[in-house]
Amino acid sequence: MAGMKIPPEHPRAKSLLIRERLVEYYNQGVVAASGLIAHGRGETFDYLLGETTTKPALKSMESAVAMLLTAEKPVISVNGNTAALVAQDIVRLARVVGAGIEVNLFYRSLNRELAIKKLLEKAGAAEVLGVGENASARIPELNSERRRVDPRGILIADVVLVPLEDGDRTEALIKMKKKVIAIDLNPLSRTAQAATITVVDNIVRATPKIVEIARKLEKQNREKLDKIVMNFDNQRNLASSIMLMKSNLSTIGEKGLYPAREGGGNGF
Ligand code: PTJ
Repeated sequence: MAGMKIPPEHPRAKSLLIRERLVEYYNQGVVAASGLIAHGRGETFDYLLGETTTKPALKSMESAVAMLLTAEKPVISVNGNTAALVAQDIVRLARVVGAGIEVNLFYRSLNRELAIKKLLEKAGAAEVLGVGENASARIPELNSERRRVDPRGILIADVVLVPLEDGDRTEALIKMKKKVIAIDLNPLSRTAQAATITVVDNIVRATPKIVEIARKLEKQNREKLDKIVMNFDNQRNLASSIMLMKSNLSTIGEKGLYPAREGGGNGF
């Protein structure tokens, strides 16, 4: 229940606080009801990852940053969950890589668009694209409300960052010859599989880390950044994340989920 006190010593306090934040923003009209369900699905995969940022995730983040820094017109697409959980880091990232910020919702309503815009502006965004009449362009071959985009933003972007997504739009953007960077805890999702670069990590951990990497890489020359992008293989990286989950599951099978309580520890 939103507003309930989470005891800080609760072993799942961090995770419960994130849930509480989502419920709060659901009540404020930022998060869609389905956003709460989507978060639960994400949590399952996060459990299998060990709720930590893995080496393959770090590699994909570096490549994502290099791609954003070398893009001509990068745009960060923001939905309800992203705005509720990481609005400030999205604004920071947009600033470092010179990206536009656009609201793009699966469950679009003017009230939600405005609530998300307000949240992003409160976090420091100077301009928020894709709100109301500004979402006047259409992504071809896409039937969901996500097809509505800003002609100054996603429509003309060469690189689109889509934290937390459903698969159809990623596929449609790729068909439009755009590069798509996804952040998705589920390495098996259509988004994860179709994206150019997939960061398999929780947006709560990934977004600040991506900002940190961007601040380091922004001073690098174009040649070095291009090389980072070229040397990245998304299918291989996704396979590494899946193998990590598989190996974590085997460890759990052998040692149990909470060996920490008996003096062991597997990071869960
Ligand atoms: O705000 P809207 O209207 O655009 O709606 C947003 C949702 C999330 C409801 C919509 O995009 C949706 O239905 O998404 P899906 O198809 O449920 O996909 C969400 C994906 O995000 C799933 O693969 C989840 O595993 C993943 N996910 C959930 N929470 C996180 C996450 N990935 C990274 N970090 C998270 N915190």
